[in-house]
Amino acid sequence: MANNYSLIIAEMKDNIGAITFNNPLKSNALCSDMLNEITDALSVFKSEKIRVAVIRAAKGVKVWSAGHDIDELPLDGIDPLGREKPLEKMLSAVQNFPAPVIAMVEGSVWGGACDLAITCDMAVGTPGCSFAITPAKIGVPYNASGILHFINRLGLSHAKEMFFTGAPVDAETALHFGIINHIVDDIEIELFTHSLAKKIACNSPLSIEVIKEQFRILTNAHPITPNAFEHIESLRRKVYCSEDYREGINSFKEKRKPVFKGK
Ligand code: LCV
Repeated sequence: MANNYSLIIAEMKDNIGAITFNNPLKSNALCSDMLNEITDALSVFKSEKIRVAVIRAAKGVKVWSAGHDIDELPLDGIDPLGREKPLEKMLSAVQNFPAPVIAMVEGSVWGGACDLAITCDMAVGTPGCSFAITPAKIGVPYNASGILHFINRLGLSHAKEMFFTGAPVDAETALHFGIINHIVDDIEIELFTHSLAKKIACNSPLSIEVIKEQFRILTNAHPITPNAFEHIESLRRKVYCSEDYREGINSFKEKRKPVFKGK
């Protein structure tokens, strides 16, 4: 597969696809172009009938991904995490990809990248990996589908702890919380992940596709009333139109601690 991308490297071999982040100058921050490239690569993998996809960073990184590109968070009263946004489209592409997606994690994982890691079907991490979901640190009103990803993967109390503290959890805690399936040493993690992928790729792709789709339907089966949906959206709008939201973003850009006033 010719790599037609600039912010990722996409490869395919023996029914296994691999997407490697390639945005080192911004610690693999998920900018719109990079997110769209990931989504596009997954659609190429789908047309090539890839049976497992691995999403990873370059070997030995300190930061797997710094999460959503904060410079791209809108300050004009637009929902930063609306369904039409590249991050949400990419997460949906992972969920709807007709084969398992494995996150192979080295380094620290932040914000929307943490949502990506737990939206993948499985994750493998090195002993030094860590995960943080950071909306509370920036003043971002996370969205219902993202919160549901965490409830489904971690359970309510662990998800609440991660969202409310915004603090990174280490590999052992991530294993305990269900974020990662295995902790594997840095030297072995590529081989381990590849053998996990090969095990899956030898099985029936049709059976796996329909089982994955049932997991998606059953875990997303949380019907809410139109009134509840509108209530959530009005709460979120208050936050992404707040001074605190602007303060969170501006403080990051000015490299200083935010001062949140609750308004
Ligand atoms: C833009 C960046 C970023 C970045 N965006 O290197 O989940 S939500 O709701 O919060 C969602 C909205 C979301 O995902 O928000 C983003 C959440 N991410 C974070 O909170 C992580 C922010 N970044 C950091 O804490 C540090 O950059 C880490 C710890 C990732 C790496 O620290 P390190 O000292 O190794 P720098 O901080 O120097 O980063 C290198 C360059 O990348 C930029 C950062 O501004 C710097 O740019 P300059 O060289 O121009 O100063 N960068 C890092 N993260 N998310 N830009």
